[in-house]
Amino acid sequence: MDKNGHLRKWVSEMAEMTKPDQIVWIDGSEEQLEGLRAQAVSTGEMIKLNQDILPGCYLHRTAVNDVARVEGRTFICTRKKEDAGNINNWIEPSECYERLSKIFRGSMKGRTMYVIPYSMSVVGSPFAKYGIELTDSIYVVLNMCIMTRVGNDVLDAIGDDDGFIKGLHSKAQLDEENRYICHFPEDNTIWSVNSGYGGNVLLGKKCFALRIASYLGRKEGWMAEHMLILGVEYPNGEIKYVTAAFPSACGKTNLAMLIPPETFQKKGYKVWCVGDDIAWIRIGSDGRLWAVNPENGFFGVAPGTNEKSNPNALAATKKGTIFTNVVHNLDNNTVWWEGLDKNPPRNALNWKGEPWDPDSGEKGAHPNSRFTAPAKNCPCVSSEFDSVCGVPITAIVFGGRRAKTAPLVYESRDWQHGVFVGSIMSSETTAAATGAVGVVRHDPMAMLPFAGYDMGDYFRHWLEMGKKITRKPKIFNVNWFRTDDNGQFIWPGFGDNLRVLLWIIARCEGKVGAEETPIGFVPNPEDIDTEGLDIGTDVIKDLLYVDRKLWIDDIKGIREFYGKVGDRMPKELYGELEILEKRLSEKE
Ligand code: OXD
Ligand code: MN
Repeated sequence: MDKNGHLRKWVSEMAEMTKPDQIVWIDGSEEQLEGLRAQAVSTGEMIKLNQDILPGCYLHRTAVNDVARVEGRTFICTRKKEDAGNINNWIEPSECYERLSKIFRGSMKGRTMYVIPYSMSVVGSPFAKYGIELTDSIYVVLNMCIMTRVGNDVLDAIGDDDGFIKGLHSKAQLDEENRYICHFPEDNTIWSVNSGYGGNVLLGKKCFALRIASYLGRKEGWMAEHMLILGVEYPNGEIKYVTAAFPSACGKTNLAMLIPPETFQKKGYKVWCVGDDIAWIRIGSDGRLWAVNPENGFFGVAPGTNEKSNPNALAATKKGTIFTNVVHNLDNNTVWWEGLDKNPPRNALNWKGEPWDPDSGEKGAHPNSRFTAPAKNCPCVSSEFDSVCGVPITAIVFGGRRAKTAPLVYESRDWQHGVFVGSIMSSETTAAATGAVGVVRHDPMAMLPFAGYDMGDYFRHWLEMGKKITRKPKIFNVNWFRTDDNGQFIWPGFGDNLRVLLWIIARCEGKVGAEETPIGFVPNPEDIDTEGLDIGTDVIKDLLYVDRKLWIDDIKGIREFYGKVGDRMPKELYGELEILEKRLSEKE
């Protein structure tokens, strides 16, 4: 039991409301976790997989109505509606507490309440922020112990302070109608009820490290972003770090763990993964941006992960991993998902736990099925992963999934234009959130579902940060997903994306020229290194082509989106939109 009076009082108030049979404090010890795993196996909450092939690995199935983030039921509860903004759903805080208290009341009866003290980023580091999650789910406890740093040292670091993030989660009845993911940024509080799906219930991740942290970052002068962080190592041993924001399930994990094409490997290029989903970014005393990954594991999308697309992620899942909603291979008690290999198991259960015939045409794994794997398992994890000051950022990359419009890569003219480029990002939706898949939607900086305050204020914060960063990274946009007339991807992607990263870094170092277009600078085609690639300069030219007509078509949608953001939309970005429109209509 902890000595912190605020913490004790809050835990007992929450227990008073939710009425658990007992309260267990998680110390993060292997002994305690092993006991919880055994208990979860005995109740069927988890299945212990073949320990010879997958040591320390388990399979979990969520309820069939609970497989993705529920953006429609996610709320930012600021006292003033305008502080949550037009993009976020809002409920007045006292009304929300009251409404949810009714749902939480008695929800843990017959269950145990686990108290999880966790740190986002290395305990004691200048970036570190602490949280306590109360939950009635062992699955949540075990996932949090992979995804964050959990243990008594967190309680020591919190000390007597009451500034920790207070997270309350109960599966309750998993009732969709009463599912709520609510954030109270002004109270450092998160309440999540009636879900058991990762993104809704691992409160350190989206809820804290993005929504609450983005709010704190604005207040305190730093940034919490939906970004991977990777380091490109050059043959001379120098490493340059890049952050990149892509919407959910658009390949952040794959890019973060990229394996260079063979010709580059032979020359000595390597890529190191610092993070695959979230970056916390501060201005260092040297005037540069420095970033850490506040997480400690990967909550990756399983389908499509294979030996070719991402061997590093696959290797990371070989021990100590929890799989969620994938296929259970009954022959050898292992797991499978679409795109793992061409040999789906014949004697298997699908993600719902039903007998599954791979020839039925039905998917065996849920498209948003996941693995929760410790970062330390990843063969390309950066030696700076635990660095307390983070890594210095050379370039910021935005990107989306667009079949046409956006070229393979372009560079913004300056910071303000770069913020504009991030603000007009749009992408086709994926299975990571409930709702239609494949619909183009605006997703600025990939933060649409994750900014914990007004989106206009969020853009303003980016602009203000730019004024304070004396050694600014350059800002780029990429699109790996351009398709030809047959709907086939033109760019090979995966490891070959390194070729684009190298151009980006060369631009940052002033080593290579570019062509100015209405949208920004695009590479001279011959500057994208295609050695060992079966793609000619003409294809690269196509990939880089800026189709003015398509861009002009996009302007209307951008204006509509800006209008939706509302009054706090910075006028500087409207100014950039006008410049873009004007340049697009000028003669070529
Ligand atoms: C994720 C997401 O799980 O963005 O990372 O949905
Ligand atoms: Mn994400």
